[in-house]
Amino acid sequence: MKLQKILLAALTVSMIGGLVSSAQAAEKMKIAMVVKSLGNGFFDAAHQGAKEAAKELGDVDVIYTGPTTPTAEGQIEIINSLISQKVSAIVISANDANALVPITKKAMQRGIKVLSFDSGIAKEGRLMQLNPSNAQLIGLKQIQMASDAISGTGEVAILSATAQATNQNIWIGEMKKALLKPEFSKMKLVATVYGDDQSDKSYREAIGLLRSNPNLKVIIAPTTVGINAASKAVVDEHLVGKVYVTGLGLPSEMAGHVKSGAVKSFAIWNPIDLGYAVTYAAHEFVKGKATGKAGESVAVGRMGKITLDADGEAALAPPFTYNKDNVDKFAKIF
Ligand code: RAM
Repeated sequence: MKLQKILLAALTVSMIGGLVSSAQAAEKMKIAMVVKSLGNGFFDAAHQGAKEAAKELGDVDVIYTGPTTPTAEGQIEIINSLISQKVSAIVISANDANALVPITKKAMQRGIKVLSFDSGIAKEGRLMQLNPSNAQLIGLKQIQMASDAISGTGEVAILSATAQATNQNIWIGEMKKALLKPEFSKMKLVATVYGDDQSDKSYREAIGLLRSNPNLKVIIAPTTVGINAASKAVVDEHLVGKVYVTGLGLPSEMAGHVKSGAVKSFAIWNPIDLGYAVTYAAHEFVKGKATGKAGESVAVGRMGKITLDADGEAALAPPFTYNKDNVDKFAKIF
């Protein structure tokens, strides 16, 4: 009888143990993708990539979130709630490089792996930053496309996202440097305005640029929201053929503008790949296979490996250029 009781107790303990371990196996790691703002097609495509990585990895649940407008305050509130939810990792496109540092530091102190992508957080506030491409190349590419559209001569204006956006501010800096090259000496930057990655504000800012700069020849919008809105503004102001729009856009949103003649060419990298790679990298950090050290190489699934530089940054592929010959083909993808 005594022996029977002992055996029963042992059996119960092992059954409970079994239940606990199978529950642990069923519980997936939560990776939160926090974007600049919801309703932006660029981030919807990055989300698609994140889901692709999660499916491939098998043990990841993706939480896709972001504020309704691209503010640091909105992202801080979201990160606070993700800390309470005890997510394993946060991958974020930041609305401000410095304002987010205290809250992401808090998240990291609680064991959450924080990685930034697209628009970075200052080094002390994240473990790594995944850039879509080399910043200098992105700046130069946009000036080159603007120059091609207006045969190298005329007034240029920039319509950006928010004034605090890390990525756009770096690219604007690179564009200004590129404009100092002798081959662009007949191009003059006359204004830089901010549409806050909101369609209506970007449209109003573009109209403002067109009306207050009668000699304007090209608007460069280093944002998918801005380039779309600026193209509409050029059409609505009956300036097709007089003012051109270029910058960074999604083929799916820009195909019509290439057809209208408002845009000759624009560029972008693959946002699906960007979302895929950063989600994969976050998984590597959670699993302890990456730590963010300089020179470390991080596995990113079907995209191979990325190598971190001294600032914990890595870059994916060069931007690709779209025009009337190829835009329809890529419009089906992103
Ligand atoms: C907008 C966002 C994003 C940027 C793209 C090009 O969607 O500002 O951060 O990378 O444009």
